Amino acid sequence: MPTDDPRERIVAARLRLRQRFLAEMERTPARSDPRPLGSGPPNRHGMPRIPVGQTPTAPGKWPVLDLGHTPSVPLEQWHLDIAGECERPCRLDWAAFRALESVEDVSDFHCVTGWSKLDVRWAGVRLSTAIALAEPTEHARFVAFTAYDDYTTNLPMEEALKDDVLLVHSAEGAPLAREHGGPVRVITPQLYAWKGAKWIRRIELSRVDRPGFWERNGYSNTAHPWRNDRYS
Ligand SMILES: Nc1nc2c(c(=O)[nH]1)N[C@H]1C(S)=C(S)[C@@H](COP(=O)(O)O)O[C@H]1N2
Ligand SMILES: [Mo]
Repeated sequence: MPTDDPRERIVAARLRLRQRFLAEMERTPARSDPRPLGSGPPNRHGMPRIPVGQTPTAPGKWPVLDLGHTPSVPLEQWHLDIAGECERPCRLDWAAFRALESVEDVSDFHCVTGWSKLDVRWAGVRLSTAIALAEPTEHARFVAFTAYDDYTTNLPMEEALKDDVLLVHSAEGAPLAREHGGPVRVITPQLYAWKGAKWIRRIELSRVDRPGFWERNGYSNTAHPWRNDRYS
């Protein structure tokens, strides 16, 4: 169905890629992992340097992928809410966010559409630091993310708390560019990049899993690049 809505166009294009992928997996079953939830190597410590089906971006290149709307959030108006299953729900403004311990890390960025940006130098606050601040209750098992463009995604707590999952404010030594999710975005180096919300606005802890935008539109809920775990 032809449409002028960029979101609908992007979803339709992505679903065509999904069809292509599923057909490819039928033709060459050896490329698919029969146990996408199995115990494959979780990250780059194991050999192949890049997951199956991924191509590295040219040095210095970083494609922009989103739903076609780039929110503009001035720092004075920016805030991040942490809410849900926690003792101390909070709203961080820019000063409060930047007062949290910031770390640097180098990790890879895998987009499900087939490109990977390797060895990105990030700086940001560990998501685990921000979640700890809100004091999750024992019932908090999942995390739901909402962005300033109303994008949503979700993680189980055990993925969210990994040390390399960051609330990024800088990349390659410069403040995170707006088109890449500035002022602050999430990165999930061990999962496909759609699990990391650009322009993060709200982090909600919950007892139940709440599939986000792409998880409801044909992408895998688990999203492990090393297991070729792309689509549902
Ligand atoms: N808020 C928001 N976050 C998002 C998206 C989006 O549309 N909106 N797209 C996701 C997808 S599919 C990818 S691959 C990465 C792309 O990040 P980049 O544009 O910085 O390369 O952001 C993810 N986070
Ligand atoms: Mo993506």
